[in-house]
Amino acid sequence: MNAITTLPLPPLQRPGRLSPRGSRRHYRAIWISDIHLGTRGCNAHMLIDFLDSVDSDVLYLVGDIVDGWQLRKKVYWPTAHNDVVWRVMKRARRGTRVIYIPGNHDELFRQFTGLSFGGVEVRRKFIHETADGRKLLVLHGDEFDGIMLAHRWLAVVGDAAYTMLMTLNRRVNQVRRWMKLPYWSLSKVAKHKVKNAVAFISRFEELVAHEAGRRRVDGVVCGHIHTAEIRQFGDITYYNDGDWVEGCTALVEHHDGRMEILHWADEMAARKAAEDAARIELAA
Ligand SMILES: [Mn+2]
Repeated sequence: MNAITTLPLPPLQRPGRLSPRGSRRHYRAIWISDIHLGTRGCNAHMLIDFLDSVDSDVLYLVGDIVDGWQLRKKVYWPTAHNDVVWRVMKRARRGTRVIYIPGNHDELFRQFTGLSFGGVEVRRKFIHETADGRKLLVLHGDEFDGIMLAHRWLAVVGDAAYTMLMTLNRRVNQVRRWMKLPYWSLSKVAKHKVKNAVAFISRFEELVAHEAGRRRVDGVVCGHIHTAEIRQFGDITYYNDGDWVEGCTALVEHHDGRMEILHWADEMAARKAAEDAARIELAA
C-alpha cells in the first residue's frame, strides 16, 4: 500500500475512520498545541480524527504535547495517546516537516533543542514564513508567565478551579456521548463568562503581540492559554492555535497564506449530520 506498512511498527488500532492518503485536506502549514497526552483531559480520539483528515507541508507542535507533570505523578498512557505519537512520527517519515517546540508541561524536551528525532526537529522557537511573505514568530507562550506576575495568584487559584472544571467537562461529555450528542466545551463557555479569565487572556495576548513587535515580525503564533484566537494588535497579528483538552482547535495556513482556526468538534458534528442525512435519504 504505502511505505508505512513496511516499517516495523506495532499494529495500530485506528479509532474512527482512516481516510486514504490522497483524500486528506491539504494545508501549507498546521499548528497544534496543548494536547496534554498522558492526562485524562486529552481528547486523543478527536485529534486522531483530525490527523486522519488533514495533511500539510509543515506541522508545528507548539508545546504541551505530552504532559510530563501529570505523568510524573501517575502514568496514564492509553492506546489512543500512543496512536497520536505514531501518527506524527509517520508524518515526519513521509516527508512532512515536523517542528516541535516544547512547552512548560513538556519542558523536559527543551534540553534536546537543535536535535532531531525521527525527522521531528526540536526547537525553542521558530520563524515561519507565510505564502504571502509574512514572518511569524512561533513559540509556546509560557515565556510570558513571569511578566504576568500580578496575575500569579489567579494562576494558583485558577489551577484548582481549572482541574475541577476539566473533570466536570469530561463528565458532561461522557453523558453527552452516551446520549449521542456532539462534544461541547463547558470550560469554553465558562471562560468567556468569568471576567478575570477574560482580562487574563486579553493581557496575555497583548504581551505576546508586543514582544513580537519588538522582534520586527509580522505576527506571532502561540498556544499555552488554551484559547484559540486570531487578533490584530496594530501591525501585529496574534494567532493562538488553542488546545485539544477543551476547545479541540488547530490553526492552519492555506496555500495562499490565508490563516484559519479549525474547530474540530464542529467539523465532526457537521460530518456526522451529513452522514445521517445521507442514510435517511438512502432508507427513504
Ligand atoms: Mn503551557
